Amino acid sequence: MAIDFKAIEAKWIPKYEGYKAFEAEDLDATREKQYALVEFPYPSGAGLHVGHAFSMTGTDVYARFSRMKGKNVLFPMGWDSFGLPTENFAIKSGIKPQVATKQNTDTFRKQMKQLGFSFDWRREIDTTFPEYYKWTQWIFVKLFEKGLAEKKEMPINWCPKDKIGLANEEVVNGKCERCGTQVERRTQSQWIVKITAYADRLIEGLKNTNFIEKVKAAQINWIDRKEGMKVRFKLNDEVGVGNGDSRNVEYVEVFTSRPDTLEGATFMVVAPEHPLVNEIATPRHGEARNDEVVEYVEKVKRKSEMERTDLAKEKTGVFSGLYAVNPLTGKEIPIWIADYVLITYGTGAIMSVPSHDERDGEFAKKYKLPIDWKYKPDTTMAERIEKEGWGEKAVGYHLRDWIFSRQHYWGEPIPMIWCEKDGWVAVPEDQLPVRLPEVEKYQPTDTGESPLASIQEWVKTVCPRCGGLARRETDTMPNWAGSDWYFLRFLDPKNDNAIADMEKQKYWLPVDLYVGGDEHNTLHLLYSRFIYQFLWDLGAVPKEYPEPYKKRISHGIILGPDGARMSKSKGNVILPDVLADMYGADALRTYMMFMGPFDATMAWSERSLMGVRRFLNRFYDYVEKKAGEARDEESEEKVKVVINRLVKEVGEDIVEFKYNTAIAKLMTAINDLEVGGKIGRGDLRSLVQVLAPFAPFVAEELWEKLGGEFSVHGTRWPGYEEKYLVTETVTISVQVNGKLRGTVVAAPAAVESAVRMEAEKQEKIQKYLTGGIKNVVYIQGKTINFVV
Ligand code: ANZ
Repeated sequence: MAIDFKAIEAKWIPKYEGYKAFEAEDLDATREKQYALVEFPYPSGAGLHVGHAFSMTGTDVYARFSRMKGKNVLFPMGWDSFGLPTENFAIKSGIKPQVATKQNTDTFRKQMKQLGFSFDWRREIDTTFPEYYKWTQWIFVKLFEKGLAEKKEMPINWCPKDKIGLANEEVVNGKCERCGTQVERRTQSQWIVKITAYADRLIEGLKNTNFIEKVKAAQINWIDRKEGMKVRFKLNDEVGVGNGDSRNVEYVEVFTSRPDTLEGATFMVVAPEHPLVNEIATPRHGEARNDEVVEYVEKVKRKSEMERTDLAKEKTGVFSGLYAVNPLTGKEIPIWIADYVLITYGTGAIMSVPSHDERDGEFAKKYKLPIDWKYKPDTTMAERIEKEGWGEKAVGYHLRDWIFSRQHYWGEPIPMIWCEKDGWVAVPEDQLPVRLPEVEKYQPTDTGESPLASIQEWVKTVCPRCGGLARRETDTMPNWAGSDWYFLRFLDPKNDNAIADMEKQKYWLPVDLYVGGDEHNTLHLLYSRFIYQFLWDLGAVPKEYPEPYKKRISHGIILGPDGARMSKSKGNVILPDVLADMYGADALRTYMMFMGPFDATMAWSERSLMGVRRFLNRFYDYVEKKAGEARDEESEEKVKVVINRLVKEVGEDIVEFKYNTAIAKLMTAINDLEVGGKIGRGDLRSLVQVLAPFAPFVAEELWEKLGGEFSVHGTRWPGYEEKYLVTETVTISVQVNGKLRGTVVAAPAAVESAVRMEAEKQEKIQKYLTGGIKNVVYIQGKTINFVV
């Protein structure tokens, strides 16, 4: 009979409301704690997508298993609800983002319950709730107080369609990650959070984690620490400026990772945004305006960083009109302005060594600049540079400071006040949260100002320091702000006096398992480690734990049935709630975990899903049938071997996230059991328990049929007996009246009756037994002696 999945789900889902075993118990010293975290979703209007369903099922299996192993499991869920899609939806539909968010999270929660995720719903959080973002703002105030947040003019990546500044990480091949529009460069006054101050620690701290290698590598490569030197090149005033005019720029300082090539530096290049360029372009003493430079700089400023550093793109540049002196050779070298040098890296200026650096070589060829082919790199040069006082050791990072402003409505207001007299002043702690006011229009403005700027009564405020008239910051925070500390809030979601109570933090931290996507290895994961390290410095998180996450693993990616990435335009999107409705949540869950290794890229297959569904039906039928037959008697030997091995191996597979092989073993077990053999009630129960993490509803229903009390998910994972696990065989000698007459191959645990039966089957032994057997002496696994 086919399982009525819908009916089973409808029967059990309400029973899990407020079910104790899914609730993590704070400070329970009697059990080992287990904090299992899966990235919380952005609740879009489209509902849960298959990627969510996959990663959450994977973490749910782990959480359920850990509970059955007796651990106190914290498995929470919440909503990362600020962000552009909801804002865009509000612009189009006129529906308030608050209202849309409520609708979306209601849908997500319902779908998650339908899919059987065993979250502790008492701890649900929403980043858009003032009780939550009060602490997101508090962290910002602390960053500001410690000098790690400041507002400054920054060249930013600008998406002209979304009208939003983008972090470098959000620009993919020069295009906006969200909408695919070509990104432009713009200069805008922005809040910057100095993550670069933590660059070394973000690398070092990885030693205290058990992240999978590719995640560690992604972070290290992203930070990209380079040891090198800063070297100063004196400006050659006479030639460069003429008339011996005094300039505020005396030196151009470069960052180089190759001080050994100093002799080969035949020209210099500065970024178009370099302060020196401003000096040239802005005439002060009656010089002619350098139009060529001004035009060039304007043109380059519109290009994205990605375009500028693309090796395939042709480099462009312009001569600055200035010269500097190579401190080693004493030669005068021209200073160029070029797009391939970035203001955000090193010092924004380089010494060009066209004979050794490919980019410099290309540039020199194009503009016919001098190249020294004769000199040889000199490894003693670094020492010499220091001794002569030309420069010193320095470290460069590719990691950039974090642009923390958005000129958008749907985000956390940045809790800062601008006072003409006092400058930027943080909103005092006791006035947090700064609530996001309701507005009429959500449309960002072309001027780059947030819609909040138009609410005069909100903007106008008083300076907390001098009491004078002041203005609120109208920028809001980027979408990573609410997610960079959310794992702490689950520990104590209602606390109004702290991010989370220190005792609770000490109990639950660090996160034991964090499951998420590779796309977050460099963004969210790095930001949240940084914020945690910052909170650690403040003493706001436990001193014992310098890192927030112990283990991080990546979940796999599910492609459409056509093997392509799922996308609406391709029409290959699989909707988990629709499939759960059609085939049953358990069939969907078990199929997803069976598709392949948990971190693989896999194509969707409805046929395989049907296959898994058939397996669940067979499993159900088997248990139901045997439940009627089996009372309390013991299972027979071969059945015991099947069950004991299954218990052991599935348990081992789950802790290694080898869900696909665990399910394959469940399938094999059912095949073996269906062949026949008596199974006792205890073993039937074990069988159901082993299925429970994967197919929680079916397992619950069968548990009930076996007379188990609600709920199977509150039971302990069954034990197993070693003696049934041995897979090798032994050769047992068969004697008749003490004389060796043959052998039998059997399991070491084989019982007398089984060995006797095997022996009696053999013709060459049979002929000695014709006289009738008086007695049998069996030494387990060794000999069997027939006395005739
Ligand atoms: C001289 C030199 C000779 C360099 C040589 C390299 C090779 P990476 O690329 O990570 O090794 N550089 C420094 N600041 C830059 C900026 N703002 N924009 C673009 N390029 C910049 O970084 C270090 C090297 O990148 C530096 O060392 C500098 O070129 C260049 F055979 O100096 B080198």
